[in-house]
Parts: sequence; structure tokens; C-alpha cells
Amino acid sequence: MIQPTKICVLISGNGSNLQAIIDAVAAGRIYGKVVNVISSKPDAYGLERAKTAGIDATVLDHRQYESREAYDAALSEAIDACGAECIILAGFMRILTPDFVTRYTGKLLNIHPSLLPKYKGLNTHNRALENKDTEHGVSVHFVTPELDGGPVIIQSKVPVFENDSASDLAERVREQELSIYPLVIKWFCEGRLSMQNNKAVLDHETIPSTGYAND
Ligand code: NHR
Ligand code: GAR
Repeated sequence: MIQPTKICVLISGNGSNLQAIIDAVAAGRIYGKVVNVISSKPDAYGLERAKTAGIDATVLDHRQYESREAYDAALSEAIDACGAECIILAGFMRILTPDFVTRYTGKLLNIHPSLLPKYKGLNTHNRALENKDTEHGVSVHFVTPELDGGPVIIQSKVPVFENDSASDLAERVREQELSIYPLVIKWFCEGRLSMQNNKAVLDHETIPSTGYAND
């Protein structure tokens, strides 16, 4: 029997994506095991979710490290100690060094709340509102050294309504996140998804730059 894929989830906050992953594993939708949750913030609510699910959790508070390199070295140590084969950024708020990313290349996934390549970086919902966009959304991508620049695996679009606040929009986007991230992780754990030559490949087919099944 092939063993379930060992998953490590990196968080900084609420952990609703983490919860969706935990639930998908528990329901047998993802053939994997969340072996560790690492938070960059000691007060992240996601730590409670890990505890409730009986998953090991580690706090690596970035304020206690004097450089990004030192922080990422501690992160690598924790990841290697739990034997993770797949590293999931789920609302993780620290930029990772190129050395770290290169070390785990092809195993690192991120969910970013915009229709990449639009709105890399932070404050995506506000930026979509300021630009009067009529659609917005979320992307799951492989992490590469270029911030939010790695190959897109899937995107989901949502409408923007006239009187939306940033939190209305965030909530609409979040609902999509909770279904697409577990789906992508399921593919990864089944060995169907990989990164090759800086492109996402699913079932031996290159995924287009706007992601899987996008119109
Ligand atoms: N690291 C690399 N190398 N490549 C990516 O694609 C990454 C990454 C690290 C995190 C997530 C990303 C997002 O989805 C992510 C992708 C944090 C920042 C940021 O500016 C930007 C993008 C993302 C995450 N962080 C500040 C920093 O100085 C801190 C901000 C804060 O603490 O609130 O690290 O949006
Ligand atoms: C999610 O909306 C995710 O897309 C976003 O933060 C939220 C985390 O929510 N990620 C980023 O902004 C990364 N910089 P969660 O903690 O409830 O999963």
C-alpha cells in the first residue's frame, strides 16, 4: 500500500483553509496526512484548529529571528523533522527566501486571493475595489522565488458588486478557496500534479497559464 502523502501546512492567522484541508483528509477526499501545522504568529486561531484535530503544531515567531535566512533555516528544520512531502501555504504571511523555495521546489503550494498575474502581494481585495474591477477571484499556484509569480494551477472567479466592501469580497473569495485548495491538494497527493520546467502539469498535460478549466 502506498502511504498517505505527508502534508505540512504553514499559517499566520484564522486557518479556515487549514480547516478545509483537515476536513477533506478526514472525509477521505485527500489521501494524505497533515503531520504538522506551523504558524508564524503565536496567537493564530489556526493553532487551535490543529490542536482540536490532534495535529502537531509549531510556532515559529518571525520576530524572534534576526534575518529571513535564519527564519527560513528554522522553518526547514521543522519541515524536515516532520518528513513533509508537500508544504501548503495557507494564509502564510512571510516572504520566503529563494534558497528555501528552491530546496522544496515542486512541493510548495500557495493560495493567493486574486486572479494572478493581477494583484501580486498584499491588500488584493482593496486593490480590486479601487480599480472598479467587475470580477475578482483566487489562484492556487506553485511557489517559486518570484513572489506570487509561480505557475497557476487553478483559478476561481467571483463577481464584484457595486456596494461591496473589502470584507464582503474577501468572504466571497474565501468560499471559493475552501473548495479549490482541497481539490488541488488531492491531485498533488495522488501524484497527478507536478511542476515541470516552471509549468504546472496535471495528468501529463500542461495546465494553461490561467489555470485548469478556465474559460
Ligand atoms: N515566498 C516566495 N518566495 N514566493 C511566493 O510566491 C510566496 C512567498 C511567501 C508567501 C504568499 C503571498 C500571498 O499569497 C507567499 C508567496 C506575504 C507577503 C508579504 O509581503 C506577500 C505575499 C504573500 C505573503 N509579507 C510581508 C513580509 O515582509 C509581511 C506582511 C505581514 O506580516 O503582514 O514578509 O499573498
Ligand atoms: C486567505 O484568503 C488567503 O487567500 C489569504 O489569506 C487568507 C487566509 O485565511 N492569503 C494571503 O493573503 C497570503 N498573503 P485563512 O487563515 O482563514 O485560511
